[in-house]
Amino acid sequence: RRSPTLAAVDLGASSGRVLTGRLVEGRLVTHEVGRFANTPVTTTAWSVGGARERLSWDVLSLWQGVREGLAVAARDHGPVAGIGVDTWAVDYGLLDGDGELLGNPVHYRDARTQGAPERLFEALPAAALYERTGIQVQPFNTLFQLVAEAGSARVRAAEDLLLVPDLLGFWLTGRRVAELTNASTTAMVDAATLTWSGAALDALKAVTGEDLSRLLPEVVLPGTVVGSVLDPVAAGLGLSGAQVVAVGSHDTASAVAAVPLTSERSAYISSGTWSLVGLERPEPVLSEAGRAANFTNERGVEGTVRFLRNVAGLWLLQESLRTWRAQGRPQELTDLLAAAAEVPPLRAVVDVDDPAFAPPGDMPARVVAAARRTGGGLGPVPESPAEVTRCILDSLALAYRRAVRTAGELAGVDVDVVHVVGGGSRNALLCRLTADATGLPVVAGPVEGTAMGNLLVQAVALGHLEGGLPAVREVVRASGDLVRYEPTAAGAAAWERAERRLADV
Ligand code: ADP
Ligand code: LRH
Repeated sequence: RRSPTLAAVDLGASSGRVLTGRLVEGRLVTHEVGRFANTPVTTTAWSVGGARERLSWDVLSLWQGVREGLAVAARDHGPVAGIGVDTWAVDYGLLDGDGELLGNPVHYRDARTQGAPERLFEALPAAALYERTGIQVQPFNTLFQLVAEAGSARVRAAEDLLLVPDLLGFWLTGRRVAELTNASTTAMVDAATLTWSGAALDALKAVTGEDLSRLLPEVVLPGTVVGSVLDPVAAGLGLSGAQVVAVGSHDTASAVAAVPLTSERSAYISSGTWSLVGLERPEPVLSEAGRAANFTNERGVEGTVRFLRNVAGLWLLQESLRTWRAQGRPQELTDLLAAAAEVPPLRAVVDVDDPAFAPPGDMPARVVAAARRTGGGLGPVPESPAEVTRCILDSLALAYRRAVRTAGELAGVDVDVVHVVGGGSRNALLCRLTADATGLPVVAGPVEGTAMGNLLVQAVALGHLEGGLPAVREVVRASGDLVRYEPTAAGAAAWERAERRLADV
């Protein structure tokens, strides 16, 4: 039995891709039909009381990549029956009354949100916001971006706010919706009603003087068929007959849908630019302890909850590679990882969640400075690219150790395996370190879990796969090459010591 061709558009913070997928005898057969860099752009902003730099997404160049990928999908594997779009979370485009995009979506790493959470908490304290929404405070949550942006000419001119995947969906179908999994990351969705939170929006109004609820579209559940591709777009790309399906449009929601979890005791790490570390739960964990530990309750597909912590992730390595390239000493990732594997373990560890690492810029210098402050004690401060890389990977594994343990404690679950999906699952050294640091087996793969989750949620929605989420995971298990890493007992005490050392700083 074969399903028709489905297409997944998956935009991560570092790259975008378009894949086709088709179910054949219970397996998902995929083809990558487009891949392009996602390179943010710095411009000059004036709407902030003077000139300053602003970091934006180059959404038109991404859209161009999406169009080209979809055209290849139709040409080489068509006809395309379904299209799903997922991207990174929280960021949005604003549309005017004609439906035209007002400027570029601002990047969540832009500095404009500094101080914005504190302003909002004057109207709704952090604890009350968490009780309502279950969402961890990140300065870049959409709610805080709107605190920073309210009052601008752009917001005054706007009639609609669309999160990035919904914006691309609008360009494909002309329909304006807010898909739930991504909408939950705004910190403006009520955890009980799964609609826009009156409390969050009232607080936004109280601190900005603007009622921005007027910008928000209807929330739809993942699995909703949004509509057909508009005639002119379909004609241009060869997509007539294709339906756009609201998948888990938050990339992490699609990734977790494709994690081949074995039981509720399975933890996952969605490992790309960020590392999203947590558990799938039937209900949110809204305890004060969860808030204090900075855990979030994002919504998943089929009513699930992603109870997880945002750990800084491979961003530290990506940005180091970019820095070395700009300094005229480019490094090849696979060579660098091989060299890092030869560096003695745990000589220096840093807190990867230090806000100092969040903005773009010279990452190796920041890592070295942090290692000098917090990491020393067992060996020299990292200097060479291989040493800096080893410090980053040891530090990530240490952060995973803590996040997996804390997730288990907060949810009352005895975790027995850690699944790693996404680009980071190809990093064998990091997988090995993760197994040792957590003391648990690591199952790595699939690498393109997000696109697979996207495709398989479409397959369910369009009636080509029966059995919902368990069936999705069965297909992933049948389709992929999963690699297992067993923990070794040897290093356990060293990880314990490293954790204590970092906690003591
Ligand atoms: P995002 O969706 O956030 O853009 P990805 O899931 O594409 O991220 O993961 C990108 C990361 O995957 C890179 O930063 C890199 O560290 C890692 N990666 C990609 N290919 C490899 C590889 N061959 N070996 C090790 N790591 C890899
Ligand atoms: C990963 C991700 C993550 C969000 C961040 C903004 O790509 O969607 O889940 O927290 O980007």
